[in-house]
Amino acid sequence: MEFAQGIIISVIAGYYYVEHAGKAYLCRARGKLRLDDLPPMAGDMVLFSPGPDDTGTVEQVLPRRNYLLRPAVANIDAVIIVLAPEKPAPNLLMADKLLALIKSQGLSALLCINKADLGTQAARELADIYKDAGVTTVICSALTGEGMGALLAAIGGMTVVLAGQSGVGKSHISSRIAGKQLELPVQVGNLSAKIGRGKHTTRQVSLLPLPGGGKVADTPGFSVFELEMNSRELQLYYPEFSRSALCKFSPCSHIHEPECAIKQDVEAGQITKTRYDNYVKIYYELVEKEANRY
Ligand SMILES: Nc1nc2c(ncn2[C@@H]2O[C@H](COP(=O)(O)OP(=O)(O)OP(=O)(O)O)[C@@H](O)[C@H]2O)c(=O)[nH]1
Ligand SMILES: [Mg+2]
Ligand SMILES: [Zn+2]
Repeated sequence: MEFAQGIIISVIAGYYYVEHAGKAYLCRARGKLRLDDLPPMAGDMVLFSPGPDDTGTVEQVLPRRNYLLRPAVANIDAVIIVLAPEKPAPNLLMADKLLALIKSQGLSALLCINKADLGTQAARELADIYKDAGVTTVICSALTGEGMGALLAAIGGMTVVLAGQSGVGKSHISSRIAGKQLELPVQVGNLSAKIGRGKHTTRQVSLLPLPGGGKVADTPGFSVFELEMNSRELQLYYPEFSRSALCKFSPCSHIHEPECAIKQDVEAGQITKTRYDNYVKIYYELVEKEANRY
């Protein structure tokens, strides 16, 4: 039998929506299908056998270029961290952890400061905190449409994942920038075929096509995730720490060592205090985790 190649655009309750040649197929997986010890996930390229009425069976998951867990999404180029100046109040500690995670995975990071309509000044101040953090920043409003063109331009043809706290506007942004959503096959049981576009909290990942050729994955966010890295590694993901070669000690954690160039930069206002303070918090969280491991 001939298999077709497609991409999983959403996983709902054990069903896989597979896109192939501009059409979506509602698929089950053949047996306990796993790759890298994980079940199929959104973004996976798969071989499937199409059946009647736009149904099908996923036969094989093709090798993944990369993937993230919680939310599970594969083969991505960049993660967009969405923040809002208020409603909800920005959780910068989480944004900084996400940024480190993204960089440690070798992915690009974009920062999207949404809800600019609630306060332009506050949005600019947020953007300013990240000006040297090695992240492209776009200020926008999914409500007014401001900045959506700039966001699309920054995405280019990439496959991107929206991340960030619940309520920052991830689903509204993806609705704004995505092209026409595929007609999804008939619902099965009480499955809701309306994915990713509701007013309500998003419960699963869904991949939508972008006019520029890329794709955007709306997600339930990254509210629960553990940063898995060595405490010493953390500083590698801070482009702001560019003068670390000038520290007296090597390695230097840039926390308690004397004659530390990074601490001097913080005092001189060269490095954003918020970014540095969160670095210290994350560093100690990682140290504590290492201590508990033994
Ligand atoms: N003022 C304003 N409100 C917005 C904007 N974007 C989204 N909202 C509102 O913010 C609320 C949450 O938006 P969602 O898009 O559902 O947020 P989300 O990040 O997808 O939330 P979860 O799915 O729970 O993670 C909704 O009431 C939106 O109307 C914006 O640019 N400006
Ligand atoms: Mg949502
Ligand atoms: Zn130092």
